[in-house]
Amino acid sequence: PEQQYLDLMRRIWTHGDERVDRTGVGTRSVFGAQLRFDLADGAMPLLTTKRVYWKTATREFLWFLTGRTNIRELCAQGVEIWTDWPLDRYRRETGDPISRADFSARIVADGDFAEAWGDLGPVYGKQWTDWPVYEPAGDGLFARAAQGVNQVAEVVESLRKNPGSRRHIVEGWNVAELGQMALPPCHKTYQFHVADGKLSGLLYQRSCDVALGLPFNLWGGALFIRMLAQQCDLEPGELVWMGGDTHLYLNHADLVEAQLARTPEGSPKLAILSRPESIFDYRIEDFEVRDYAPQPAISAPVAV
Ligand code: THF
Repeated sequence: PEQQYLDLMRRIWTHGDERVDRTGVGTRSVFGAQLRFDLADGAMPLLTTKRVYWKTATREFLWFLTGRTNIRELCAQGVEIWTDWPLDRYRRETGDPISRADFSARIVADGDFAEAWGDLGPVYGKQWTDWPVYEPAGDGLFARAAQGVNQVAEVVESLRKNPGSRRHIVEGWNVAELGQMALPPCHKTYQFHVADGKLSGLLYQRSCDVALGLPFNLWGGALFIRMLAQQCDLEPGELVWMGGDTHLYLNHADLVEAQLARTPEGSPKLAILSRPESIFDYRIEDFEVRDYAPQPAISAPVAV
């Protein structure tokens, strides 16, 4: 299964269209791609041709489910994958050339600072668990309801009560709020599907950083299926991943060459050690990866 990822990487690197992107780094990209992974017997799309920090990816995913959008909770756990965006804004707006490590430490130590500089706006977690609802407030005016739509809770309900539905969707692309987000969602739509007692999921990503982001996004998509399946007494089916602008950054050349020279080894598995009360009650300790002996990590710069 991992070979699909490597084939996609090779195809983009050799045949992708080269262009300058929003970040100014430059990419090679293809438009429209699909990968499929069978999740039976604990199998997960966890790459073995480089070490993927699945605990970091899991902490990020659990943070989405909390509905929070401030990087403070991530930084406090040593997860720095979102730090560069607030850091970039802070440096631009204050002229302070603070290091990333100092910025992250200050976000953790100082709650007021975190509130001022650590929030990403209404990104994934907010839209997933509290998509805004507006109610008539008289005189033709509308007011924001205290509680928005918890799409994740609703999908759990719909999977239990109406598994055959074609509307099991969690959507991040809130058109009206895109302007307030540090970054509009990349993995924007999750759809779930039940057939034959098996829960499959489709993840549609409008824009995909194949070298750095995709290994995390595949893990997240598969984790979502595994958690929902456990909560809804279903067996895990397949993860279907679909990419829109699917690209490699030109400054990831060393990573690409190194990874394409490697061969996948082994089949890592995820065990979920307990069954929490709800999908919102999982903790990092509930997850254990077995049979994972990856080849060494390959570091590369993230485009901001
Ligand atoms: N922007 C870009 N350019 N790429 C992305 O992958 C990306 N994301 C999120 C939002 N914007 C993005 C952020 N997610 C890493 C992994 C995921 C990220 C951002 C960065 C990363 O640097 N991974 C390294 C180090 C991991 C670590 O620090 O533990 C790696 O080797 O995997 C995609 O959703």
